[in-house]
Amino acid sequence: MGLTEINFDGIVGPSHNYAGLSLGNLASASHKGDPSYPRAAALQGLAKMRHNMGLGLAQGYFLPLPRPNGDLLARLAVDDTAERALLAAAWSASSMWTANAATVSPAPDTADGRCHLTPANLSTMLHRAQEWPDTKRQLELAFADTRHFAVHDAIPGSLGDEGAANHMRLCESHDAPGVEVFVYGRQGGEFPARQHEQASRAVARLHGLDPARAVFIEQNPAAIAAGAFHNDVVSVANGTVLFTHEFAFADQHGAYESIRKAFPALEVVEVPASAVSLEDAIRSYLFNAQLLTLPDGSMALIVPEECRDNPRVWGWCELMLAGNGPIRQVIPVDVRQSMANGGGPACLRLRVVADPATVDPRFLLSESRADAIEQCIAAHWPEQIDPADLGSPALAATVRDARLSLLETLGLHELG
Ligand code: SUG
Repeated sequence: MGLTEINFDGIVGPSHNYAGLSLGNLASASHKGDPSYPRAAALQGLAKMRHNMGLGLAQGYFLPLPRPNGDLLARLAVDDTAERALLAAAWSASSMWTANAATVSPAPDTADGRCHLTPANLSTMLHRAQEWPDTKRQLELAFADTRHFAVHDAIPGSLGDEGAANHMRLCESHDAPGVEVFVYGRQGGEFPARQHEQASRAVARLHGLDPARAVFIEQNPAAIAAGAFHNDVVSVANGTVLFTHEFAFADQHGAYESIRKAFPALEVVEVPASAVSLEDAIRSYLFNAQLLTLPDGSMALIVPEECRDNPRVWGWCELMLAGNGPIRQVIPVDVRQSMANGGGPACLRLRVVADPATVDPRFLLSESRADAIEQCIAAHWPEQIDPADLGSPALAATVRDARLSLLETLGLHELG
């Protein structure tokens, strides 16, 4: 088949809940304490995967990580006197947002001609910082063929790294050499800038990128302060197209110039704040979309349904489609359970350009695997979790057994 873009979605874990753990993520804060619906959440995610596979695209998935994380509970000596957020951290299903699993540099971009993956240390948030060692195990399994892949350790946690959510790749076609754009934060008002510049630069060096084809850009502090805790909340790239809000970067025109210098074919589709304010962009997650090249060569934007609910955002989409731009379709999908924790369609996937034949097939979706996953979720995922349920031994057993059933279904015993 050759090199192609494969989207690896995170299967929503059976402990999915709303604990309000992410400072600077407005959806997470505003849904704190709500009941969650893990079964519905996982089925929504699976439906998105099936939808994109139905468009003729290669689709993979990663498995939920082991939760509750007994090791974390022990290291923090969590007991009845401990702050509730510490307990909740060990129960978080946040690994579903695989855009934060790793940064990926495809083979045509790297010095040794292999696809390089660095798990993100996610060190700014406790509930996310526990992810990377288990994520790495999974990456090493999925991309075990060292002739084609190199899986690194995360970089040291004092340099915050949030992975592909702050990384974009521009290219003439996915199998051609690309230009990789790393977006870091310096300030974010009262919210943390989770991606540090030196982390981005370290990842680029680890991956052996040509300095002439790696661009480093500062995210707009105003965007972080408005709730864009990752760059993929305000911009997304695919092929030659950068789809971005007018206020995504600290120096918007400087950013376009630096990218264009490295990648002259750049096409910018900029959404002006006069049409869609930063607030509307963040509430609707217009930019947390999957910008996909379809088999016929045209581009489609897979957006959350919340975009259709917002008249200014939807009006802008209709105007764009009526014009002659590179994005020819806008397709809403229902990922509302994930959205309520600040995770849109783009958060739920990690893009890996690779030949599917070189990937462990147990991580690649097919109709029959989708059916099997669906049955497993329907049979084992809890229907509802109230935040007060976290910590219950009975729920812990349900959550652990649900994950083990999925491993069994997919023949992934190594992750048990
Ligand atoms: O890290 N939410 C995630 C959402 C990640 C979205 N990813 C991208 N933009 N690529 C986060 O803030 C909420 C969990 C809670 O509050 O319980 C959470 O972790």
